[in-house]
Amino acid sequence: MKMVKVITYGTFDLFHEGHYRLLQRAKALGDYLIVGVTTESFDKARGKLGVIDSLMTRIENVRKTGFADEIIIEESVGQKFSDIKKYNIDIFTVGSDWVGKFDHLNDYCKVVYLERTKNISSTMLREQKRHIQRIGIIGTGRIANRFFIEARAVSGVNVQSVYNPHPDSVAKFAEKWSINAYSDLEKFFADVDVVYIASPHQTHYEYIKSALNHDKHVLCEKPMVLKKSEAEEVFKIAKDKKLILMEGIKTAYCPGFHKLLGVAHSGKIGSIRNVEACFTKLENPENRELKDEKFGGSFFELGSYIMLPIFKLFGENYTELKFDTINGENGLDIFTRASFKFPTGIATATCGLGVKSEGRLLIAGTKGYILVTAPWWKTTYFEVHYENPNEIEKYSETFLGDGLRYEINDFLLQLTSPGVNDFKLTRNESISMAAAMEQFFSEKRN
Ligand code: C2G
Repeated sequence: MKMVKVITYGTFDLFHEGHYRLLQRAKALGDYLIVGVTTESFDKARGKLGVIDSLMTRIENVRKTGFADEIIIEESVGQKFSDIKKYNIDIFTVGSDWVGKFDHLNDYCKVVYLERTKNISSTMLREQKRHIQRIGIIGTGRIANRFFIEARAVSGVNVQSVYNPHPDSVAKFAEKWSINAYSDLEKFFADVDVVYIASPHQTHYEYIKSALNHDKHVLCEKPMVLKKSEAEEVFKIAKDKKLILMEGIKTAYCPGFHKLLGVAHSGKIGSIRNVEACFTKLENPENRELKDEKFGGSFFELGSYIMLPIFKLFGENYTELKFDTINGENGLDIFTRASFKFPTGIATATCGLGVKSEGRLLIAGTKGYILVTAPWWKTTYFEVHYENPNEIEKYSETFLGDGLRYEINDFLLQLTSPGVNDFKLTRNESISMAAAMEQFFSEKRN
């Protein structure tokens, strides 16, 4: 009888029972198991962040399980296909967090997705004195789906559970991603270490307080809260309880945006005097963003993004803020312009859900200007221009996946080394953004 050969791949960082169970079941699929362990450079290229263990340690941990008949290293994108041919593979397998992703390999061998292990962080990790952060998601909308996919690209976290007060929606989401479903908040908190809040804006405040009071660190989608006093209050609770509370504005954590801030502050364009940031997205009129007459509209949805570069470049202490809006039939703003004055310059932030414009960021200084082409909020490319139109400096940087992975990785870094990178989005910046949201609400919604 022909020997059935199985192959699987992974990083196997901070080796845990999810990895162990995967290899155990992979071995049981056939007679001979080959395990491909990713190299550091391949992980870098495919955008896997935060890998801690060395390649040697990761290989050794796979070897110790006794399930692998052969261990190889995976170092490039096209390697899976060539390995299947080279080793005469019958079955390719990987965890169900990758469902659909490797279907194309079905042309060359059988593809089996093994159910991922939901619950991590038991005996095996305690023995290693290491910790995988168990993440729980509050909310089951589009962003929650993107979060799951991006969290796969960050080592040291396991998206373990999801909460939504409606049992049907939560069950559907949980089944899709093989995670635990809860519509009881107490039970949900008991199952996780950290919470990612991706529920409707107006519910953030209560969920943040509740999570912090259950001693959970919190990463909250923007806009974190809609009132200055609420922002101050939740940051104070977090500080008193020595917990991390971070607002998730993904641009703030992406590498290209950091490069941009560095160049803008380098003196190349002199002193910064004007910033114009624009972000528009034509939204389906049936979606919550254009339906929710109290908390929908373009500024609540996109205002955090467009205020970010302005506060990063001028500081968060504006002296004046004025809003002009174009409203749709239901009174919600489909286009908003926020005009700021600062002691050293002026800025305009525009956003739209029902009006389309060029999504660019322009930073004007006394010696030149920086143009970040659309979509600047996923900063990958920008140019520095001077009086002489032929003198242009060009900069580029990678932006992987949906970009949320940078935010998740920075959040994780905050947990292990508090204070190391909280300059990327400071408490005061988040508080000032909440103050601007509050002003918008009182002027334009009441
Ligand atoms: N896994 C699992 N349960 C978890 C976590 C991971 O079953 N809770 C599985 C993954 O689906 C994968 C294997 O364990 O099959 C290794 O996971 P990682 O080390 O995270 O590697 P990954 O990034 O998934 O590598 O070429 C690389 C592979 O495509 C996937």
